Amino acid sequence: MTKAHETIPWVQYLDENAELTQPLPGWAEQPEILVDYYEAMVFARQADQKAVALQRTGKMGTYPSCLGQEAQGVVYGKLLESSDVFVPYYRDHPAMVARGVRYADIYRYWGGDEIGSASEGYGQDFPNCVPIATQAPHAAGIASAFKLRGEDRVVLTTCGDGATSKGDFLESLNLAGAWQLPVVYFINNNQWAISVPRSIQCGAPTLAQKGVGAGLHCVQVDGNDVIALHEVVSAALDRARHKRGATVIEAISYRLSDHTTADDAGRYRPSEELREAWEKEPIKRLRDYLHGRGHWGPEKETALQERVAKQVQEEVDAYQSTPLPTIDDLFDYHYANTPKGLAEQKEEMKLGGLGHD
Ligand SMILES: Cc1ncc(C[n+]2csc(CCOP(=O)(O)OP(=O)(O)O)c2C)c(N)n1
Ligand SMILES: [Mg+2]
Repeated sequence: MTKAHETIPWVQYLDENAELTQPLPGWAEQPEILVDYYEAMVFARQADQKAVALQRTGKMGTYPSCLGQEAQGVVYGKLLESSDVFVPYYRDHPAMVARGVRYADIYRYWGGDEIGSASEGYGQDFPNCVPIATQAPHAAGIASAFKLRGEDRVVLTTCGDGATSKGDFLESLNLAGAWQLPVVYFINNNQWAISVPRSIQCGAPTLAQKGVGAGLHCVQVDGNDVIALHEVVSAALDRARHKRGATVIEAISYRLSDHTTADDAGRYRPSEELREAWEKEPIKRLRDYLHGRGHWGPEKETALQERVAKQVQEEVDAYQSTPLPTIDDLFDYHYANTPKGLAEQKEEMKLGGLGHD
């Protein structure tokens, strides 16, 4: 009898030394798409590191960095059609940007202003989801609407390794299999759920195999390899679009940052493990590969870094020139008629001179 985890394929093209482990797929023979992914990752990293700096200097709230996990989002963000629906979790800024969201609005959201999630760039995509795994059943719900309406749109939803332990995630997989829904579940296995390591998160050898029991296609991919990610995500989207079933993708990556700016991973994460993970990170890997093939070099790198620094500064300026939310904004959208207790709190805040009126 075949064991479940033995049926889970592992896909990698570019290993940690930027060497090919199998022949390139046809689309990757030309450098354009890879260079595009590279530039998007460089932007994602600079904008992300700026967010951490803004938080550290008191100009933004708590922020979850995506350091080291940039490859995943730029790939599915670019491969989804504009009519598809992306249902992200809170570490998905690279994908949001690829879908058309401005980083200024991402800064605004993490700066405490919900209006950052209401920008035009979102289209019909969902906003950041901070409650763990609640987005998974939302994704199944959207996919079932597409199916009922006979639309050929698909949903891609993401979550972390820790989120796959939640009932919401597992129930959603069951629905996707039972109803044959056009949905892709993408797991960012960054090896940690705050301070809980993957090794004690779940007893199964892969997280992808959680889809086996629901009748889903399941695959593990090197989450720091854009070529492998492109192959696996394209296949899953195609399968969903052509009514051939839902897929669970487990991408193996690493959270090189703290969990959020409110965390200090140095207290629980072995430094040797972190050092090894830096060797596998996606941006250097793709740069080395492109360089080795003559598609990249120091001049292009300097020009890109300068262009991106300017673009990021424009996003910061746009964020900092946006009016802050008012005290009324905190209270006015929960109830049609504000209850007495809340009305009192609002007045108290205004008298106390807190916030910006
Ligand atoms: C329903 C719910 N329970 C608990 C939390 C607190 N919490 C925030 S992040 C997190 C860990 C998530 O880890 P993982 O799913 O691996 O995603 P990662 O942050 O590593 O990307 C937890 C438990 C929450 N946000 N929502
Ligand atoms: Mg995690």
